[in-house]
Amino acid sequence: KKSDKSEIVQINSPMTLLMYQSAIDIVVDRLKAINIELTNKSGHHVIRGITSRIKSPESITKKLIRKGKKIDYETAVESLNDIAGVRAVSYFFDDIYQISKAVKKQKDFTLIKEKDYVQKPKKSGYKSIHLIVKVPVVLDSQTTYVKVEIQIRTFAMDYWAELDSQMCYKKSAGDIEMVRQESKRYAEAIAALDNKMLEFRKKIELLEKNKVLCETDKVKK
Ligand code: 0O2
Repeated sequence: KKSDKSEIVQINSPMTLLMYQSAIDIVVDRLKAINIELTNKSGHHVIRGITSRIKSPESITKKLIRKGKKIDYETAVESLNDIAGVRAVSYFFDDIYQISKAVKKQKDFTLIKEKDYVQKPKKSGYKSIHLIVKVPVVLDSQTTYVKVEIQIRTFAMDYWAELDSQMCYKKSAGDIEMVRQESKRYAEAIAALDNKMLEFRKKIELLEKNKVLCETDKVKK
């Protein structure tokens, strides 16, 4: 079949958009429930924000070209994992793994791929956990398993990634070695602060726990 760039526009057909939006809604609702559960359990706010988007036809075309793929609707749906994307941003570093574990426990989600760019950051310094899951979407009593990319990262990682996207990632400045090196240094500095903030939270939790213990001790006496 001949490739035709205009075919990508099919992504914007009402039925396709409905399918991807439904998949996103399922994932977002699940993350909200996970947030309530983890927040109750931990005693601190876990998820700061959840955002989502459906990749635009222009961005899909660019990514297919970048990956050397045919530019048509079927190839896009088959080979791209992030046409539907959801991002969960946590306050603290340890929570990204709690969120990821909870997502992987969802019985009706199938985990297709997991990338831990926190343990192994990208060359740019980019950090995030990417989970590609398939979620069941029921439309017209037909079930379709739709791929969604879930990016999980901290507020600090998100801060760096957002600025990097504006200034370097897929931008011409990002091709300059000096710019790349500097941006990576900032990613490392931010990661160091992220760790410090987690240590700080743990220190405070310990202090509060000891305070409560002292107070119950006083009451007993
Ligand atoms: P956009 O505009 O954010 O949508 P896969 O096909 O699943 O194996 P993929 O998608 O080719 O893998 O690559 P990867 O690196 O796993 O994930 C790509 C996404 O991660 C990007 O999506 C970005 O959202 C984010 N990302 C990866 N590297 C960087 C980086 O250096 N800086 C920033 N800011 N974000 C990064 P897209 O489609 O490239 O772009």
